[in-house]
Amino acid sequence: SNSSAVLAFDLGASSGRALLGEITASDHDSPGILKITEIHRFANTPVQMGDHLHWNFPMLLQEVKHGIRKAFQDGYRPVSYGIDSWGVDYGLIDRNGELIGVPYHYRDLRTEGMVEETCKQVGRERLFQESGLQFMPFNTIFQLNAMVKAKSPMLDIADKFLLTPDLLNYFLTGVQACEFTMATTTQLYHVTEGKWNERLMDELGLPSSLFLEPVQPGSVIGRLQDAVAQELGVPAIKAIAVASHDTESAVVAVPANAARFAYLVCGTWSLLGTELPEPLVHPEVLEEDFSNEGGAYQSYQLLKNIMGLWILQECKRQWGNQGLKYSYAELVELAEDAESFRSLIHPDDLRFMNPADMTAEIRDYCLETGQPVPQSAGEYVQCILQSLALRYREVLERMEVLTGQSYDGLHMVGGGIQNELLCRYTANAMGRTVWAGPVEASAIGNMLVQFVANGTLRSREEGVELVKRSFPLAWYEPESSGDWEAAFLRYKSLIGQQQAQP
Ligand code: ADP
Ligand code: LRH
Repeated sequence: SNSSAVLAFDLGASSGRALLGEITASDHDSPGILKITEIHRFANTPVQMGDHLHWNFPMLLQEVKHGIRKAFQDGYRPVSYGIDSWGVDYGLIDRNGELIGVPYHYRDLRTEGMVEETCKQVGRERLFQESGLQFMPFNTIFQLNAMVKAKSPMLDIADKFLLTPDLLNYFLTGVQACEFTMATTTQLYHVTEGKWNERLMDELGLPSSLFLEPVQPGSVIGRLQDAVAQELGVPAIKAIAVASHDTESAVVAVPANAARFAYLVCGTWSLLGTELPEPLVHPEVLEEDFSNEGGAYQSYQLLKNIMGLWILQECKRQWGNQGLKYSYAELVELAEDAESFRSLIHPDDLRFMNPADMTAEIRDYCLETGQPVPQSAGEYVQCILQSLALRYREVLERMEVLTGQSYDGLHMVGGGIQNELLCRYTANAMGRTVWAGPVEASAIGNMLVQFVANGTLRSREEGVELVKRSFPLAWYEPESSGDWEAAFLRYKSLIGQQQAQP
């Protein structure tokens, strides 16, 4: 078929997928449309091994290989592929080029206490100013410092550090590379100097020789190595370093009309942010705990990591283990029938990061804050969705203060927008419009960077126009209701009450 098709792998914390993208032009006068075809989709289930939580890395590599093979078996002829994934995680490679150990999952508990310890060591403000990042316990710096503190023998034999997409690309192409957007999620990248923070690495006892010079999204990493092409029975197609951090790929595909727009990348996590030409590292940004992540095309993304639909995923998983196998559609329906604003949580309370029992955690939170405890699945889901919507409003308003910009509405993208109730609630909570779409933003942004790199598209802007033509947007106008205003006040006093506690 199409001679300029590309293959995008988007690996999320809950699932991975391979999508084929081709631009179909019916004739010379009409502009093309981006057609995306799902080639492969698989669950991404972490594995607890002894005391630690890991990614099933060999499985992920196998699924990516399977996706490449299947694209060709289905009759497509992609000229390149690109991989994006969740941020911060990595593998270490020894001097013989082999993977050391099984890559850790960012929710592994070995980072407990590491934010405090690392900040004591190198200084909190300084760490923010140099990295521009929000303090998340799982940031790579804290994972690596946990290994240093544990005197991990793996560090002794490590020769190179590769972030997840780079690690997969290494086993596919034989080439070791470091892609820029992922590098900026480590907190070891100096965001204003625009290079690895070697001084910081020295102070933490991390050899700077582990880290490769970052390459920009759109760079060609190499080609499938012969052995892999033969194994899969496919040609040695090009590997392109896309904006390999999934959030940054998603941003490329936001179909915004304005130069300054607010977005919410809504999947396992909720990333609410806006694009800026420069990082913002003044003290208020530190105070508000926002991130400046490196994006594609020399952009910086000022955003906040919000716990997101992870909370719902965990409840769903737990109910499933108890034999109550709800679909998302069923859960949303139950929520809609449940009483509104009965109980609210602060989604970003760290207790929700990786509790053994998510419903118990929500229950305890409600008890401790003097609220009624949810009594049914519907009440739990209602509590989660309404609390998230209120959190989105709060973060959007704080972002407006930080940037001095105001936003008419919010672009929502990612798997979470299939939850129409959440989109509606978000519009209601904010009192602003939500434009939802596309669902597969990360995979689409991944494709756009490949199209530009391959010369199929001239620019990112052309890519955004293509997205606007190709995917319909769902509009959610706020329904006027004083209830949301009252709920927001309740939510804010809840957060205040929490912050007052030591
Ligand atoms: P990630 O890339 O982080 O794995 P996705 O972007 O795939 O996440 O989004 C996953 C989330 O999308 C799930 O947590 C779930 O809440 C939501 N979701 C997926 N399918 C549906 C659906 N059919 N209806 C409502 N919500 C859905
Ligand atoms: C979303 C995401 C987010 C990171 C988290 C680890 O998938 O990449 O931007 O902070 O995963």
